[in-house]
Amino acid sequence: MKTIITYGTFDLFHIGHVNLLKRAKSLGDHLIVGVSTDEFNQSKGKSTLIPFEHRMAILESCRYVDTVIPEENWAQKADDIKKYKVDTFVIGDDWLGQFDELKAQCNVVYLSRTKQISSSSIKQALQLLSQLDKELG
Ligand code: C2G
Repeated sequence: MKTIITYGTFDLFHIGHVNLLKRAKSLGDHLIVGVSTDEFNQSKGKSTLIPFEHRMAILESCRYVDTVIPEENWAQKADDIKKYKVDTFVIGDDWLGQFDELKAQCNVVYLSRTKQISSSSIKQALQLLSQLDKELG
């Protein structure tokens, strides 16, 4: 069995996340996803709209995902790769080169990001709509 692992915040789950997970799963048989906890996101300087428990449940409902674990810190990846006997670490190419140290333990694959969509752009659109709503009354 070929085990793949990836990590992320996955706030406001969107097609960019689906594309990444679908392609990650196609590289093996079992996909593990580490979902960033709210506390870890704070240390990443990322605020989320969807709470951690909901983000975990949404990932668990995704057909491409087999196992969901909390991502609590940057350093856990090496231990996770050992613990779950991971063959390939996958992440979007916005992280290109950032996790090359993991090549000592497993394959490392950076997949191209889906263009024109991000959790932050969805958040901005929502904020604009709520501002318009307030102004128009
Ligand atoms: N992604 C993508 N295309 C997008 C948006 C996101 O392919 N349009 C990918 C990212 O490259 C990442 C995954 O979807 O591989 C999750 O994205 P985020 O939730 O933004 O994750 P991030 O905050 O980058 O956290 O330790 C790694 C970090 O936890 C990654």
